[in-house]
Amino acid sequence: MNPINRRVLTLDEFTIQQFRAIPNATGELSTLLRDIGLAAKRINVEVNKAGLVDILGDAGHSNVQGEEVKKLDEYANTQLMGVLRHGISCAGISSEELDSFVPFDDELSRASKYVCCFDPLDGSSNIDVNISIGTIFGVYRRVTEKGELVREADFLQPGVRQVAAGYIIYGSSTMLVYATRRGVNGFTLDPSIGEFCLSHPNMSCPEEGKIYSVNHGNFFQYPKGVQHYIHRCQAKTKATGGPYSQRYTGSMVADLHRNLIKGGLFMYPSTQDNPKGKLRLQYECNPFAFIMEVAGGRATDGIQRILNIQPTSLHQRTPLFLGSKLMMEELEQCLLPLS
Ligand code: AHM
Repeated sequence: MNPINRRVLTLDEFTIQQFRAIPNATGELSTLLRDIGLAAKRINVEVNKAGLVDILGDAGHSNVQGEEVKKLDEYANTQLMGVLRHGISCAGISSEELDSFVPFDDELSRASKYVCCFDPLDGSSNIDVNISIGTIFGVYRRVTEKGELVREADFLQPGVRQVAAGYIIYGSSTMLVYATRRGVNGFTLDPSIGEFCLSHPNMSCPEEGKIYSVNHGNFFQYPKGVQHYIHRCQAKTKATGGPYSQRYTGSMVADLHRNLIKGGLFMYPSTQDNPKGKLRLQYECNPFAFIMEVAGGRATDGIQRILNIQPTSLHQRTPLFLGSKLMMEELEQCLLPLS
């Protein structure tokens, strides 16, 4: 066996190095990110076994050993909540899986400065067909005083106040990507040592891309401007920067991870059936909007910057458009109200 390559930084080493360089940093954020990395490794183990559910037992029923098989999204939620509750940097969480936020009521947690909003397992309808799924998270500095129990106001902050945001993609390899204002960095899980290793330093989204990602099945329900933009994408030729490709898995972590690396534009617009779109502001849109902006791209709801939206409820939905800067500019032209 080859010796471990010491030039490769692990997630822990990297975050500690990053935050050491910031005057007055307490290390709490790096601890919190390490905790999320730990939960991700546990979730990854179960996600990798998902295809065995049929022979080991259905979720909600007992498996052959007589143990209850938990639904994967519930499992992921419990893991994330568990590591953050028992860690020392998080004062409370809110999750797409839970109706309300959860304050952590012990001395260390009450004294912590961060809260975390997460979608523990996004795209979980794809599990049965073995398509990549993911975990999405955003971290905010609490607005209540340290020592108090966190309140809803701590979770209803606009996305621009995130101090870090990231996702884990359980794909052909498992990656954790996170952004702070200093940059976006990606870590690939090396299963042989059980560590996330820095594999994608300083990620940036190409200004121009050739991929658009949208659910075409809803086309006739989209606003006219969106339909117009989709037509423009379809009409691209070599002479106009095309041809474009349409790529949409129905798993936003997979679609956005690809578009972040290759350049592209992802849309989940409003539809006649769902005028506010489908995706959740605090659990899906804000973290990706933050990552995309730090990477040089843009994110809007069609009118305003996603990160400026003041949330009014924990599970609020919003239309979402995000991606490469120049593609977003062309889209915005199409969305302008006709004069
Ligand atoms: P989920 O919260 O039920 O997992 O749904 C979220 C997913 C996103 O990952 C994806 O982009 C979107 O729903 C796909 O929705 P649709 O099938 O309507 O296109």
